[in-house]
Amino acid sequence: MNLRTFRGRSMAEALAEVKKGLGKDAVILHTRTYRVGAVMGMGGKEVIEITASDAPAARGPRLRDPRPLARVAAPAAPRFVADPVHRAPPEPIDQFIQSPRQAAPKSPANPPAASNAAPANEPARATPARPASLAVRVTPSPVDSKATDDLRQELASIKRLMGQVLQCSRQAVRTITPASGASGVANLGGMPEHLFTLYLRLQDQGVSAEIAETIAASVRDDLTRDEMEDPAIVRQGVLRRVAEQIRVIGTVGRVGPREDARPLTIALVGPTGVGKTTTLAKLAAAYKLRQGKSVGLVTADTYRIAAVDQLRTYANIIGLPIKVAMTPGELAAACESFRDVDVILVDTAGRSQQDRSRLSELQAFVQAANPHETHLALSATASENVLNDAASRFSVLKPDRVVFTKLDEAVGLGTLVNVLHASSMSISYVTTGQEVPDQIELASADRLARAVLDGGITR
Ligand SMILES: Nc1nc2c(ncn2[C@@H]2O[C@H](COP(=O)(O)OP(=O)(O)O)[C@@H](O)[C@H]2O)c(=O)[nH]1
Ligand SMILES: [Mg+2]
Repeated sequence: MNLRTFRGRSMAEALAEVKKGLGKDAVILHTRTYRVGAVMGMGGKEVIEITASDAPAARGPRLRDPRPLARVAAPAAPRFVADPVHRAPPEPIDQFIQSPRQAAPKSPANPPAASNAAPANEPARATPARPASLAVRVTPSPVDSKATDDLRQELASIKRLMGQVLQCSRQAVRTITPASGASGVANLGGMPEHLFTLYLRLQDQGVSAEIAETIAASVRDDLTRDEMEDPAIVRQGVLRRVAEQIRVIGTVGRVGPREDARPLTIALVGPTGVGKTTTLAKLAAAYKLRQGKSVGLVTADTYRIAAVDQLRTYANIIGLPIKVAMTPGELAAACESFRDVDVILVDTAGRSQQDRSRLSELQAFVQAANPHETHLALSATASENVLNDAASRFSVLKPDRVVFTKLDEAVGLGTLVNVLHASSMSISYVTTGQEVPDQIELASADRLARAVLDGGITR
């Protein structure tokens, strides 16, 4: 028996290696994903490893298609796919802030809008998975040319291989959690082809296997057999269920009389370099230039002169007063001096989430500002581990919402879904570029669901 291990930067690449190395009789025995080149758990590249054998006696289903993968290139790294159907331009920011459609009745707790409330943990289906039915049914369709036919068969072959891989991972999950049996694994038996394709795409974009399975199982329940044959309907079904996983905040940026008679006070906190100051400038410009509100800027980021200058430059261009606060006391005084404006925007120093003493110092500043909204800015380009770690450590500042920045640079937005799933926060805004004031949007679950499925936000 020839037992070999193959690696690739993506599942498709690793599968191509398996097929090249062991041919049509390859049997996949095990898969795993790990990172190489990571420093202290950060960064590095993901590697997919597949252990396979050419022995007929080995367990696991056989590859049925003997054709080589030569003409099917491994897919390129996910990029921003612009689906023409969804290339509707984003609404301008003035419609996002205080949008009547989005603005929910005043609520101290600011609960997420019902339509976007995540089904906290969608109950896993009780029926055990049926591995045998995981194989994808590929219905041959009439072809116009031999080349097209060949291509279809190659794709079908990749799907079959993926079916094996999924079967392996499900078996592994059952092995790891025998007590719960299959209850932790959604029943995906007999997944129809179009759904299966989108299920794989979700995982390609970084959505965790657990969440992708929950989504796929729900869609299979939602649709009839006939509907499952229509790729557009299946896509809509998947988008609806992905959107359910994306909590967006219902009330954001509401300017107006408040019980405490203070101006709406918004603070941005987060790690260094994620885009807090840029985002703050975008919000300032939107309030002042688009909504005609009076705005006061306060920066507590005095660790770098450049940071103060950066906000001061924006303040000068937009025509806004700015105050610099060296201490929490000065910050409270600065906010008090702005008591007659509509909105106070507070910029804070970036903090490494590893630096606890600096975090508690920052906490004193945030408490002094006593903001109505504390947005945690997180870069969508960061790894899931880093994002979860930042969300956990910055929780001492009690952020009640998250701004995901740099969506334009992120490769695969599935991480956002996973991070939201693991935290209790909802998204307020997303930013999509460096340009002030345009590249910011009020988070929309539907639009973000499309971005997750299609591999990037469309402009
Ligand atoms: N591509 C991209 N870059 C951004 C975005 N927001 C901010 N940046 C850039 O990120 C860098 C750090 O931004 P800054 O606002 O100074 O981050 P801060 O340290 O958190 O205040 C700057 O070069 C910004 O232009 C965004 O949405 N997309
Ligand atoms: Mg800054």
